[in-house]
Amino acid sequence: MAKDNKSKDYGAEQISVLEGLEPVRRRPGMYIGSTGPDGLHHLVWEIFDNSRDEAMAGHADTIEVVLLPDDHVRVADNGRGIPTAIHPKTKVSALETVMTVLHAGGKFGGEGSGYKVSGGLHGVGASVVNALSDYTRAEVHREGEIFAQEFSQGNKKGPVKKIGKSKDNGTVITFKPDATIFKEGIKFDWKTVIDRLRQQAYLVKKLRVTVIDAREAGKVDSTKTFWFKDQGIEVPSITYYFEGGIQSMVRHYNQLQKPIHETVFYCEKEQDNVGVEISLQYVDDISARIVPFANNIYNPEHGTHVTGFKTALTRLLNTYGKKNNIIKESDGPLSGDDVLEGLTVVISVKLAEIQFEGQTKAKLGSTEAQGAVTTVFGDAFGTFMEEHPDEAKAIINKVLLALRARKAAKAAKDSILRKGALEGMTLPGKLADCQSKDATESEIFIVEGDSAGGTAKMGRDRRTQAILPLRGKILNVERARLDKMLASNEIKNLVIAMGTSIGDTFDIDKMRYHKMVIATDADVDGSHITTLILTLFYRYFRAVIDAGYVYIAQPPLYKIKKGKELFYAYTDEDKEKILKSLGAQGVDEIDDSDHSGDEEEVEGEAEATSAEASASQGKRAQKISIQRYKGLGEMNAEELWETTMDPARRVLKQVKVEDAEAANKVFDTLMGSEVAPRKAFIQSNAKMANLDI
Ligand code: 0RA
Repeated sequence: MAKDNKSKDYGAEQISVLEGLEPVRRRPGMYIGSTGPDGLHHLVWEIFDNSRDEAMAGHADTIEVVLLPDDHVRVADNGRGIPTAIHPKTKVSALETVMTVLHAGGKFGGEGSGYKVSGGLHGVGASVVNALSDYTRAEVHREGEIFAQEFSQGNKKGPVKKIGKSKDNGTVITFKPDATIFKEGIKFDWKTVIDRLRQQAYLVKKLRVTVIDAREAGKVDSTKTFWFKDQGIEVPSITYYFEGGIQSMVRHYNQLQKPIHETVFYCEKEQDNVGVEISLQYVDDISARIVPFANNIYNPEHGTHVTGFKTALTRLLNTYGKKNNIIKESDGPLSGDDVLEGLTVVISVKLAEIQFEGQTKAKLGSTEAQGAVTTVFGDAFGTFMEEHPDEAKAIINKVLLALRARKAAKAAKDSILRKGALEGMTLPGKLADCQSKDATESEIFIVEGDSAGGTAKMGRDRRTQAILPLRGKILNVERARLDKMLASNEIKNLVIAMGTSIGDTFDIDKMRYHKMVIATDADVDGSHITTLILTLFYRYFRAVIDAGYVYIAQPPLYKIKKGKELFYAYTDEDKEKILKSLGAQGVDEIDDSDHSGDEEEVEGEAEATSAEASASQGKRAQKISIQRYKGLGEMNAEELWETTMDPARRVLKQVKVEDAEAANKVFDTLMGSEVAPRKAFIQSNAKMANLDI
């Protein structure tokens, strides 16, 4: 494995870059991304990753993560333990340095340390976590002794102390996030924690990761035993252990799918200082699941490793298919997209020097990854196909189907385009456009049904807000392939209104509105339409989502009135809060499904004490009425403006690519595994396909 050059020759110049922890507390976002829930969970990942690196270096095989009462987290590993000896020059222990000095990790990652992952240096994140924690305790079991040191907001509370004897080796870090930094709260989300740790367990095969939820355990003294589990307290826990590593991850992704071949491909090799590990299996599905990691960091926007993989895969399948006479001359070559249909692949690379494209770690930029993946995967997958002819044939036939479908779809699309379905079209009649021609200030509201459309038209700011009503139930009516939907008038209207065109001629710079707000009803049809639109965008207009142009409106669920006072509640929680503040008592549960739209009346408390209510003090109790909105159509224009459209007061949810990806999955499920229509489509010629449209 590659050595970490940065950590060699740790000289004076390097020492000068070490810093105290004030910058971390001043600008937490610089170090952990945000101070919201993502940043909060990042603390756990930083500490966990240090233990994981110790495991990857071959010194630990077990990590235990415990969510403790009072928002504490505890991470223990059976590695070598962070060294605690006092350094003669610096006069402080390695432990204290790791915990209190920014970038301290490099100091210990020198030659022969065998750190496989150097994207984060061993122990680097610990000081950041310490700085952002109200309380931190580091316990080290090493050389027969137990050492411990405590900190608060990054400052040591005292020296490293010997507190006992131990036969074990390992490190236990316990911390409680600083609530003054994490203003949105310091509650950890169980699912977020186990999802990330499961993923990491897949990435380090044979590593045992136990996650324990001890938050409800009452008072516990977690310093009593090295492993929390040895305290014998009955609490929920989950253990991940994957013998097969990323091969197990591929099986996990495919467990609800129909694999088209039995043997899961797997390879692992180092090439030019790059560690490459790849596993794949094809399933009976159209979409691809490409899951790339660099130094155990997930890269949702792919990068050089994925590029190298696609190149090799396309070349190999074309060569094999032609050589074995499965791909005919008349078929033409498989494209890079054809070979991805139905593919589940996990790619994991390890690099000494990791580079990302752009600000986030979303896309790998390191060029050496591309060549290494192409070489390692090319060799191994070539051999796999020679040794597994049945799998090879199944795969080639599968991607060949994709090729033929692509050709048929293109022929159909060409013929639609010839007819001028999208090109040169004037804006749809249903669109109530805005006056502004400046896309940056323009918004389009996609509303469900003509009646809500009418209300929205009356309620909007016509200077900057456009309205496009979509006929309800498009999804049910057009339960068909998405390319057919593109030919539906409703979707066509939407695409034309956007102005970007589609496919090869797509141009995001032509987008006529920089906010596209999907405003459907809070019911099944509404969510179907949202799913459809998000799927459409996920598959055909990803760039529009990436640009952050797509939003979902958040209309209120209830209108609450007391006398002349008017409140809108956006959630059931909101509603309860408002009712409480109005001094309502004895509010019966409202059965939403049967009495939707009904007005409900409750008695307000006679002696209101809140400041707002004081005006009515002395008067008789006023009736409180609660109206539940079932759809946008139940609001009048003014209400719709106040609650959902007015930029100053509304709440919009920005759609992230993950949301759209989730919608895409739901869409697939809704469509079922209807192979028949798809087959029919493939077999039909362009003319036939055209007839359907
Ligand atoms: C540097 C040197 C050595 C161990 C570690 C760091 C280390 C750090 C962490 C953080 C969490 N768990 C950890 N385990 C180990 C040991 C060097 C040696 O003993 O030769």
